[in-house]
Amino acid sequence: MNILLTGFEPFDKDAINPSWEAVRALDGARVEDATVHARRISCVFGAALHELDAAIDELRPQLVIGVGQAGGRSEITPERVAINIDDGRICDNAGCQPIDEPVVAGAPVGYFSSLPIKAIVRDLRAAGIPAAVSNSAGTFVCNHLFFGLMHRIATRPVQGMRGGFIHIPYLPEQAARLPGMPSMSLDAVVAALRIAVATSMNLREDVRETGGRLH
Ligand code: PCA
Repeated sequence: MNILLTGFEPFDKDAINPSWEAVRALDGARVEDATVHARRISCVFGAALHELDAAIDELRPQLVIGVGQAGGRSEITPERVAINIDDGRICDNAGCQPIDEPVVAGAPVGYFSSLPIKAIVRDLRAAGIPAAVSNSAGTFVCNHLFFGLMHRIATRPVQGMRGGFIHIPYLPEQAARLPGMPSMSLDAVVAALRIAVATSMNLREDVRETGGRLH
C-alpha cells in the first residue's frame, strides 16, 4: 500500500517551505503497513494539479495528504473543506494571479476532506502537539491543490483512496526573520504528520467532537 504526501516548493520570495522539508523527511517511511512517498509540488496554479495527478497515477495511493505552509498559524491545522475558487492575493511562482476563477469550471462549490480531521486533532493534542481544525484553506495554491485532489477523488477515484490537506506553521528559522510570528520545529511537524497518517489509516469514520468556531 502506498501513501502520498505532497509538500510545496518555496513561494513568496522565501528560500524554504516547511511543507516540503517535513514531507521529505518521511519519504520511504513505513506507517501502518504502507509506504510513504513524498512529492514536491510547484506553487503554480494548474501545474500543481497536473503534478498531483501524475503522482496519483504512478502510485495509486490509499491515502493522499497535501501539506502546505500557513505562515502566521501557531498550530497544525487539518483543513475541513476545499472550495472551488482561485483568488490570488499574491502571484504564484509562474507570475499568475487569478481572481475569482473556479479551480474546475462546472464542479461543485466545495468538497469536504475525507480525512478524520477531528480524530487527527485529538491525537496530535494527546501527543503534545498544538492542533486545531481549520475551516478555510484560503484561496491560493494550497486550496487549489486540495480542491483538485478532492475533485479527482469524486470523479476519477483510485479504489479506496481518501485524501485531505493539512496546513502547518512556519519553522523557527523563518520566524526568526519575522519577529512575533509563531513557529513549530521541524521535528514536531514531522511527528505530527506521522500521527496524521496513522490516524487516517486506522480510522474511516471521524470522531464526534467539536472543532467549530464562532467566527
Ligand atoms: N502555502 C500556500 C501555497 C503553498 C504553500 O505552502 C497556500 O497556503 O496556499
